[in-house]
Amino acid sequence: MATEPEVIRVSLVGPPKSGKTTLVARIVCKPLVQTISAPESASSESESFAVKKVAITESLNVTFDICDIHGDPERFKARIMASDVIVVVFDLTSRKSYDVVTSIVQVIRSANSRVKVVLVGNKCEMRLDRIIELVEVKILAGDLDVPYIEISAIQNIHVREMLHLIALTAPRPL
Ligand SMILES: Nc1nc2c(ncn2[C@@H]2O[C@H](COP(=O)(O)OP(=O)(O)OP(=O)(O)O)[C@@H](O)[C@H]2O)c(=O)[nH]1
Ligand SMILES: [Mg+2]
Repeated sequence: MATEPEVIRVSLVGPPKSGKTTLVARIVCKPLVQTISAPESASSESESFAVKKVAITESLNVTFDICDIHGDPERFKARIMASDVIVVVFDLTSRKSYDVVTSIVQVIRSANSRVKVVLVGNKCEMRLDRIIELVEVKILAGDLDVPYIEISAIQNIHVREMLHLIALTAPRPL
C-alpha cells in the first residue's frame, strides 16, 4: 500500500547567480508557480514556489515544498523560520560565492537554530573553470557540521542524489 507523502519544506538560499532558480526548474521540470516580492524590500528580492513529489525509497514518499529565495537571506528570516531544510547553494567556479557561505549559515542559524542545512556546490560540470576544490569544502562542511554534495543543475548531475540527501537530513518526529 502506498504511504502518505511526507512534506518537507525546503528553502534555497545562496549568493547571487549560484544557480538556485536553475536548480528549482531542473527539479520540477517546469517554471515556478508564483513569485512574491519580499516585504519591506524596494529591490527585486523575491520568493518563488514549487512543489515536487519524489519516491525516495519504497516506504518513503516525499513532497518537497520548495521556496527559491532571490536576495539577502537576512530579509527572509520568516521563511527560514518556516523551513525544515535550508539548501545553501554556491558556485564552484566563484571564490566570491564560496566566501559568503559561512556568513549565510550563521544568518540561517541565528534565525532558526533547529533548522537543518545542506550545502550544495553547483556547476560541477565546469571542471576547467572550477576554483573551489572538494577538499576545501569538505573541511568547511565539517566545521559547519552540514552535509555537502556537488551538483550541476544545468547538466542534471547528482540532482536526484541531492533530493535524497535533503529527505534524509530533514528532521522527523521520534
Ligand atoms: N555552467 C553552469 N551554469 C549554471 C548552472 N546552474 C545555473 N547556471 C547558470 O548560472 C546563472 C545564474 O543562474 P540562476 O539560476 O539565475 O542563479 P540564481 O542563484 O537563481 O540567481 P539569483 O536569483 O539572481 O541570485 C545562469 O546563467 C545559469 O544558466 C550549472 O549547473 N552549470
Ligand atoms: Mg534566482
